[in-house]
Amino acid sequence: DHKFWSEQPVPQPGEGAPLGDGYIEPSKPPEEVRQDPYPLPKDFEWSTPDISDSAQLREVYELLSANYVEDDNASFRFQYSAEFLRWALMPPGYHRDWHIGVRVASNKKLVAFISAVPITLRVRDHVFRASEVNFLCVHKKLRSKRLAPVLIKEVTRQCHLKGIFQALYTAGVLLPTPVSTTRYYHRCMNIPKLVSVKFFPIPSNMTVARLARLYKVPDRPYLLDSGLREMEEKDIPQVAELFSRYMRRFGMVPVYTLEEMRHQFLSGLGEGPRDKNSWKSPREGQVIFSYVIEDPQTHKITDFFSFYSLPSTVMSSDKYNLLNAAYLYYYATDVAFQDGVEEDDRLKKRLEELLGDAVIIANACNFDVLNGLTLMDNALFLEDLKFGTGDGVLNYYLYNWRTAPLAGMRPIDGVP
Ligand code: YNC
Ligand code: MG
Repeated sequence: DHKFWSEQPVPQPGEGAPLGDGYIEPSKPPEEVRQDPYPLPKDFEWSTPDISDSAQLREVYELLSANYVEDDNASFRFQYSAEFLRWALMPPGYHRDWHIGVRVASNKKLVAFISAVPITLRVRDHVFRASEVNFLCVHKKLRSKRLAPVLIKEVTRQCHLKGIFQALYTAGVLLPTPVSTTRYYHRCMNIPKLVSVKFFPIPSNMTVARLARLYKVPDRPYLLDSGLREMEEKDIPQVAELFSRYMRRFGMVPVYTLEEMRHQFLSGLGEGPRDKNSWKSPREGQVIFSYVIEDPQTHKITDFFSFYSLPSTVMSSDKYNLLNAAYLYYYATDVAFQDGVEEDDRLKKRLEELLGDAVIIANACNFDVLNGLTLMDNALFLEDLKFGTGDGVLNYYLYNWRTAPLAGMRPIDGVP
């Protein structure tokens, strides 16, 4: 049973399907929102780390590096970079008050964190302002002391103070009640390393060399001569149009302004010059990798795709400290808007070319593995591009919003 979650405005187990979509509890007028912070256990105090200050950003980075999400076997732990945290925590319109830390009162050591950033969400046919809550973390030595509910209540209060009453969040753990459950898939690329750190269990009838041959990735992107290049500032209006049109295919998506598009896909590019061949030379501190296909004749942007860098600490290997993982992010193609009887076949073929190039580029940029989830249209290409099922899941949750469960990904026709 859930002492905390049973009292929150989230769908409770056994409630059954909702009759219609909408809030669970009404928004409060500002004067009814609690004005003072929730009390912390004695010896602890609230603190709002300034993410734009590199020393304070470093503190959040250090806390998460040592205490954030691990896989079930405690072999790997997410190691979000400081650049990633800056990108994720400071989108347009972010609120400093939504970056919430807990310090030890005596020595000011940062021991817990939670964050929210503003987002506009469309869930089925409702569009609303919400917050996206992420990076909930309590130091390992302070676990199971019911600190997490205090952090969640405090971030909720801060959202309420800004007039936001809905939220989106994801977690590996099962809580009341996911709106969607997705599974991780992995496109293994650096086979010797992945076998060595036991990311990839080697089948008994296999050698590392044979496995490496099986997963060998071509050197050169397939679409390079068809207009593939890195996304640039001038592409933003066209990419935004393509993105919002493509996203109509799905039941729960972010709605981005041009400024937000720019932030999502063209900030966090790291330091250093960009040259013609930069698709194979990531820049120092590069977080987000975004590419477009520009039709060589019409100069129209017909497709785009993106992935981001999120390494993991390897906890039990003397040979390697870091797993260089990339994660598929958003993509879109105008093939989806062309009509015709074989639409799904054409879409599948195009997505295989497009995300196949994501694999090639991620490999050329020295990532060990490219991860993806079972969402969007990923069912159309994951298996054919040699992504294998992982054992992790990611549950999507909505706070104070009721809707029937959403399918994670559009199923392939004919496959249950
Ligand atoms: C979790 N991940 O069920 P009940 S994901 C939400 N998300 O409550 P205690 C969680 N709730 O069941 P600990 C949760 N994990 O009794 C646990 N809980 O009702 C619930 N791990 O609290 C749990 N980061 O403090 C239980 O547990 C209660 O000391 C127990 O702390 C938990 O960022 C945690 O996985 C996760 O750092 C902080 O284990 C700690 O174990 C830890 O005794 C490693 O807590 C890192 C980790 C979580 C990553 C994430 C999304 C968080 C979403 C939070 C919910 C947001 C709701 C919307 C708010 C805004 C509303 C508006 C408007
Ligand atoms: Mg605790």
